[in-house]
Amino acid sequence: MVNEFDVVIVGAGFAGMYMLHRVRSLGLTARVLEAGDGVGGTWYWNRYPGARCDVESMQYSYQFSDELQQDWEWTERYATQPEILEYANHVADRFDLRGDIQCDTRVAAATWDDASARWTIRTEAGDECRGRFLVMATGCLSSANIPDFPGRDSFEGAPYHTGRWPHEGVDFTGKRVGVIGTGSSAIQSIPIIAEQAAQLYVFQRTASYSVPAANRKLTADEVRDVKDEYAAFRAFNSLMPTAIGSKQPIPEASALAVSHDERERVYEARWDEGGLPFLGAFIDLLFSPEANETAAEFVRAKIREIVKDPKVADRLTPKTVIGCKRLCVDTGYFATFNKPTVELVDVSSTPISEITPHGLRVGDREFDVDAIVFATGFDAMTGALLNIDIRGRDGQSLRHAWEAGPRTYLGLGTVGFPNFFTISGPGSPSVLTNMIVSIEQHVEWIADCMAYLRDNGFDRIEATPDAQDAWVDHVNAIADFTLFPSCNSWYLGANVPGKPRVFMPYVAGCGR
Ligand code: NA7
Repeated sequence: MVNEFDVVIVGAGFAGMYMLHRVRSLGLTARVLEAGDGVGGTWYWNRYPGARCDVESMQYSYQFSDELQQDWEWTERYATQPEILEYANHVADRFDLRGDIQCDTRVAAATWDDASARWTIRTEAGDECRGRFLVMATGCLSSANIPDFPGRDSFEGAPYHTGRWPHEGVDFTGKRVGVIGTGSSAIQSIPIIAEQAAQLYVFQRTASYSVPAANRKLTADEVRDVKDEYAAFRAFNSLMPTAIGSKQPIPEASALAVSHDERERVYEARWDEGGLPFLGAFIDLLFSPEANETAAEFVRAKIREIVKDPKVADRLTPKTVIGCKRLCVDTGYFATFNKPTVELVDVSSTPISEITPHGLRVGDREFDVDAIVFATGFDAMTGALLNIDIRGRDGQSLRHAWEAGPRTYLGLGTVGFPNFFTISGPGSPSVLTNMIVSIEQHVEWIADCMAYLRDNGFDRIEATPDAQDAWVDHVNAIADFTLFPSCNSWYLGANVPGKPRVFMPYVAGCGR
């Protein structure tokens, strides 16, 4: 007999767990299907050395339960992956979620039946269950992107992807290691791998901007200050488009409206404070190329100051718009390139030609390595959804519906797919915001919607084509008003060959 639920949720990260909790509070039955053998989503998979959130821990946490946020003790300004995973497990136990979470279960397909108004969900193992609602809590950065380098599978050493890191960890002591990529994951892991490795080669296609994390232990006083006024602190942060608060003043001026000295003073203060609020130094950094250039040049000067070899410094210096790709936050990244055992290999004009049994080849040069770390990112925002064969009304597939790029209403639903919800889907603020706040907003919206349908005797809901078209136009119009579409970022799908270029997140944010 096929198991029947009111709601089937795919994924047991922060979105799936909270969705389950809310659905249960409505008195609905639910089953969460999770590919991993535990909860935590992103923080379950991304166990690479140095993995840590770039949103401060007192903010990158749920706010739906005041008891939870009062009881849980974050120890550092930016939480490490192990601490966030421990928190996810604490939430699963505290709200007694595990009984409805089925781990080690990867979903292969989901099909809508219009007559019965039910989704049938099939797993890779061939099991089936049915639900009135299907909620995709599959994460924005969960489908690993491993470029199809010639000879990729011939490598006889140890290959790793940062987002699929072995649970037992990896000891690189005395090893020759190649890291491909210089995005956030690489920038966090390279300084730590460099401490262990006998020789580290970093293969860089595009240089990244990075600012110091200035991470540190949280003091008892600062934790108490936040906890004493947690609701007010959250309410204040929710007014920000990114839902991330900062101790830094809220900018009011254009970067071009102040003197050079004043600008440098502001950037220096933000640099010292550390983290993503660097980009909030002035109101127009993500709108005006000239304003942006002042911030970019400040960071470039820092790189030249930190990196001793001017040629290496030059290669590490990004030429693009700062913030166009997600700004990285690091601890000792640029200084790592001063080590004699670390070599930066520029693969921008001569790409990696092939992976060989013993390492990598770039042009005529061979790099023999014992391990390759693919820090090559993700098929972001749509990858995890399109890896599943999702069939909506009249058997139409989501892959087909999104052939020219994802189209949603509010990032929550899509035409032709009734009773189908995406938490932080394409077209939502998601990755440009504090993800947990965006997740909570979507989960609460979806739960309210389910309650409304039930209370009013409706058996289905679906976005209308007009509403979806208008939303997609709005998302594009807002993105075009900014500098975001000006570079080859994963926000645009540009990192995955053949992926349609559509700016996926909603830039205007989730501020109330
Ligand atoms: P990112 O930010 O997508 O970084 C991936 C890196 O891999 C980036 O430097 C890419 O260069 C590089 N890459 C990808 N394909 C290739 C090929 N074929 N050859 C050489 N280099 C390549 O992923 P992360 O995991 O670091 O971070 C993802 C998000 O997680 C991050 O934004 C935070 O939100 C947390 P490119 O820039 O495309 O030239």
